[in-house]
Amino acid sequence: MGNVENPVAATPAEVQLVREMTDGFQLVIDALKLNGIDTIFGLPGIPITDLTRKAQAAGMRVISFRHEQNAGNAAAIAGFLTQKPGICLTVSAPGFLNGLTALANATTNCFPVILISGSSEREIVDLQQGDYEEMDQLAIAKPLAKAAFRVLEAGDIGVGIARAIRAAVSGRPGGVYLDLPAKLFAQTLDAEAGRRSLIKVVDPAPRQIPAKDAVQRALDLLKGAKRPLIILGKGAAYAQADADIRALIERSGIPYLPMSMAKGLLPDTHEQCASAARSFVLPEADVVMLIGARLNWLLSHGKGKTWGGKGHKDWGGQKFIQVDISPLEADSNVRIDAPVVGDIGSCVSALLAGIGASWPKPPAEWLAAVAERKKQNIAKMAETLAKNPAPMNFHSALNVVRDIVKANPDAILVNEGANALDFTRSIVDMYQPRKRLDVGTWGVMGIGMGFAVAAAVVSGKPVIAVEGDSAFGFSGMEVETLCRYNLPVCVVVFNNNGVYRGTDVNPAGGPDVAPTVFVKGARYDKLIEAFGGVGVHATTPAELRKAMEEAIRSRKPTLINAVIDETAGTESGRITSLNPSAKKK
Ligand code: ADP
Ligand code: TPW
Repeated sequence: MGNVENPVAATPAEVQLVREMTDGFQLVIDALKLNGIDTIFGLPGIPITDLTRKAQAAGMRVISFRHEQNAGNAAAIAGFLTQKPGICLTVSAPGFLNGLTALANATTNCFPVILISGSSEREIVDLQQGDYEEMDQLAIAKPLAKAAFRVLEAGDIGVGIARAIRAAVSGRPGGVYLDLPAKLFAQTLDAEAGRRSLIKVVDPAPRQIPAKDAVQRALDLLKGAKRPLIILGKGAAYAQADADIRALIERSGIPYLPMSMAKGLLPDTHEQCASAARSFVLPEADVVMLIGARLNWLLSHGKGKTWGGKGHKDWGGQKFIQVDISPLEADSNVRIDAPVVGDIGSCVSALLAGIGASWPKPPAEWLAAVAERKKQNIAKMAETLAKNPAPMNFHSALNVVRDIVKANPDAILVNEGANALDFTRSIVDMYQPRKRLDVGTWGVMGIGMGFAVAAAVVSGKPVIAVEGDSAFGFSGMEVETLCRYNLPVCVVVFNNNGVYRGTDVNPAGGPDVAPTVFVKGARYDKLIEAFGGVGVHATTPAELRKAMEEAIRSRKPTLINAVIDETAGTESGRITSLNPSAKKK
């Protein structure tokens, strides 16, 4: 203590010692916690290892993965399930790039996520002087994200995180990139100044109320319809307006089709559900109301054969109502006669207010036609499901999954593959909202284990992941993560020895197997055993049933190698027609 002029005064160094200080690491953690974010999905390394440690020390849940893509997918689906942005944390350059596929996929699917990545020093990166893991990450992330920001001063961390949160969840949700150069983490500043720099975001996803005349226009169109149809998309599932959506469907009496991840918004067994009559209702409907669903390839762009095609009596005459938060979505593929722009909660409640007790039910003829087609198709499917061929095929295996999900309606079903995806979607009924998570808008493989981990972590419910053997391979190493966190996840690998099927042969007759073929008779169940999980080899529906029941009961991480007839299924599942060689014909 002391100096020459004043022997009892503190030196600047001593002042520094007694003043409470904070740093970049702490400010990132404080900013996230202040905004109610309690979980980070990521993979440690320079410069963010200490951030993961300090976050854990500060009481956050830090879920570490074996590959950043899986951490990114986990964060994205956590965002979808909770409406809070999921956080994915990666190291610079290669770790960042590994996370980028998930960021782009989240943006494409309208999932709110923030990819926070450490990065190398700007001074070196911008002069391209060859830093450790050098890369201009912000520039690379920009076109793939809804928004991208970089923070250079610790005092701006609060603003950076606030902006990232708003960008991720307001309006149409999406992926946001936040670049944090290494130097930032060690920067210190006065703790009080640090605290003042943080922002608790007020109303991060403001309601967007639709215009009255837009709502009326939609109601008028719907009221005049002879063959109305409602299509629910994953935007409707995300919005968490479950009770109002159900009331809208039931009060209007209109048949509805759920898109894949909207299944369960109303139970798939609901009498107005038209899933089993999809190919009938799409061309036949005269007025279609889309709620949180885009007219992209998954709905054949609203035109062409799926919708009746040129020869059809109503060709070009179908009318569309589209409820969406994005004003740019309308007319993206065909004319939207009545766009209703706003958040789904507000839009559906405004529509509901206009659908009073005197609302006319759709013409009985239309309802009867839909019901008849459903009955026929359900009977056909029941016949197929009742068969018990040896070896097991997709149908006999999925008959089991269908029963298990029916008995455990709060379990979350994760699903990827080609045939494994398409058959599961059409066979396994869902009973509750946001219980079906899958490959989404891109049809991307690799979401499986990331989604499964996050679904278990954020919901605490059992998770069933139905995976094609090829699909599983993209994220398979995360079975270690399932075991490490002891998550109640039951992975069912539909093993048919390859991509789509296991029967292709090398046309040149050489020593290599065909590009779609894997090692025959592989034992995926052994993988999870390596980490202490439960592995089961199932060759019959009875064995599969027993193993799934036990997995749900025990809540132990389980992987069932379900052996499927390698000749079952078709190339690309239900989208064979998109193969260029099929198009040429
Ligand atoms: P699906 O694949 O199920 O058909 P899409 O991903 O194509 O669904 O469409 C989802 C749509 O939902 C997007 O156009 C998006 O803008 C919209 N959306 C997402 N969240 C909301 C919300 N809270 N309110 C209104 N629209 C929303
Ligand atoms: C990132 C292309 C679509 S479906 C699929 C691939 C490789 C696997 C199909 O085989 P699987 O399922 O999983 O065994 P099944 O039931 O038909 O036997 N890379 C990415 N995404 C996609 N969509 C592909 C490749 C693909």
